[in-house]
Amino acid sequence: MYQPQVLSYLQHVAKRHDLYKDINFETALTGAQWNESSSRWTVQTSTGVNFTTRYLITSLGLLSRQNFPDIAGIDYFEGEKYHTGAWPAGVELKDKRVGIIGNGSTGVQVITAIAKDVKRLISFQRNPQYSVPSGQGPVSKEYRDHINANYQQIWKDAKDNSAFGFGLDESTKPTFSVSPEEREAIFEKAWKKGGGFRFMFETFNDIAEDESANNEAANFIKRKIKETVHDQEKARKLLPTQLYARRPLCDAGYYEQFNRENVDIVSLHETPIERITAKGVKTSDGVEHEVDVLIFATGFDAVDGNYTRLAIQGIGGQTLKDHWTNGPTTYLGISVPKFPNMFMICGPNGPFCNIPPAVESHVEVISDLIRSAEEQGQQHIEKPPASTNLRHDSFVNDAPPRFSGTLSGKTPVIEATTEAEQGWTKVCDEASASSLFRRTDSWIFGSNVKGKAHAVMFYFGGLAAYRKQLREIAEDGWRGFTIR
Ligand code: NA7
Repeated sequence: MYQPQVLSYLQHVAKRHDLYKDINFETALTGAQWNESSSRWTVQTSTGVNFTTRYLITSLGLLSRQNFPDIAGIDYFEGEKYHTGAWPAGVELKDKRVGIIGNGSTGVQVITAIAKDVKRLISFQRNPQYSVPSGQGPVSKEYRDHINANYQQIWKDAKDNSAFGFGLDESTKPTFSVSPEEREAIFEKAWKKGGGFRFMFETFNDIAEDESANNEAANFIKRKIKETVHDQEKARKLLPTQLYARRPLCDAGYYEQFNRENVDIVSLHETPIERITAKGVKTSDGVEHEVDVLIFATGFDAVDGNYTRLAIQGIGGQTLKDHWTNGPTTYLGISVPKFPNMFMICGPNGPFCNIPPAVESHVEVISDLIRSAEEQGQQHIEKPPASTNLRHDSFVNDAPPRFSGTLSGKTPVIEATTEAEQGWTKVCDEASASSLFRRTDSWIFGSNVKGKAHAVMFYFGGLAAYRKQLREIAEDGWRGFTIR
């Protein structure tokens, strides 16, 4: 429903900032190699055009490599088959029988969007999820005026005074610091207001950390599911059994859809899929669920998936896949030892938060790092000292950070040290040690894809704390990086 609006906003931004001239569409990166003697990256693309660059900055996406489940017979299905991560324009589902495998963020939204139009909808559900109302709707003039009047401050607070960067009022109150009645009232208020992250983090501060607190929030949502879904057999299947500790979901009426006669649910815990047939999905109870369309809302090989499928080769020809055999490791989510002058936007072990401010933080810090190295290199050759004023959108506002190393005057070669990478991996491990998210299987810890190691993929210490560390590292002469 909102995709056209989001797309049109992105097109507006690209036009307004004259970005189209710098973008090659329909061009995939297929490989890249670091050349030590020239200090350059050679980059191959799907169009056959190669590039040579001083810096390779990747923004391959946390959630873009589709995960197709390993289900027998998947290729024999004779109807239409779609993955939600590659949805073609113009798909017509009206009056068709549709099966949907997966009920994460995407599955929940797809089911909500299509249920009223299709002839029959079957949700093939493995783990039931907790979802709360999204609260999405038209924005009032007052709200819009408030945002416009306070834009800079709201953005600054989101980035430097919050853990999740959503601009919501993160709670500092523990669940059991209030009476049961007050607790219920706080959950009810959040339920009415809407928003998944809001429900989990604006109500109380310990839902993602403390199991008893988590149970309180989980039980509230379960009560709502039972109240909403009339058919108690469907409600039973929809009731989550695990902790409320995955990406918090929200929807525009998901549970309500199961009150429609045409919408049904198959619990894959009770009757697992045996195979996909030419006509549909056969479950272990012998039933063949015939459908015209199969939708795979089965998520992504997230975070490192897009990096490990490509031959990005650093010093000595080693690939990122080789480097990450025990799970992805980086320094600050942006840099990897032996991959000099390569910087990742939202690479593994970046902050777990709203993505746009994380992207901005990475763009700012990478820009400052390169600019700082280049300015120092220029000074070293012939130029007068660089200006002490960095651009207004610079990551470090006060004084330009300086590398602690010395430069030869060539293109700088910037590389994270192994010690810095190990140190950051430890920081990320410790920051998520008490998180209940670590105890559920999901893409957030890399455990949604068969054969992929359960690994720490994010820094869970919050966006503000992450940015504070970036600042300190920069002010400390870009500690953890070498430059030659
Ligand atoms: P998710 O959140 O990874 O959800 C994938 C769903 O697919 C989830 O319900 C999975 O069940 C299900 N799944 C995956 N493999 C299978 C197999 N083999 N059989 C049955 N069901 C399966 O992906 P989304 O696209 O919804 O969302 C990803 C992020 O994008 C989201 O967090 C937002 O940040 C945006 P499971 O729960 O693992 O039992």
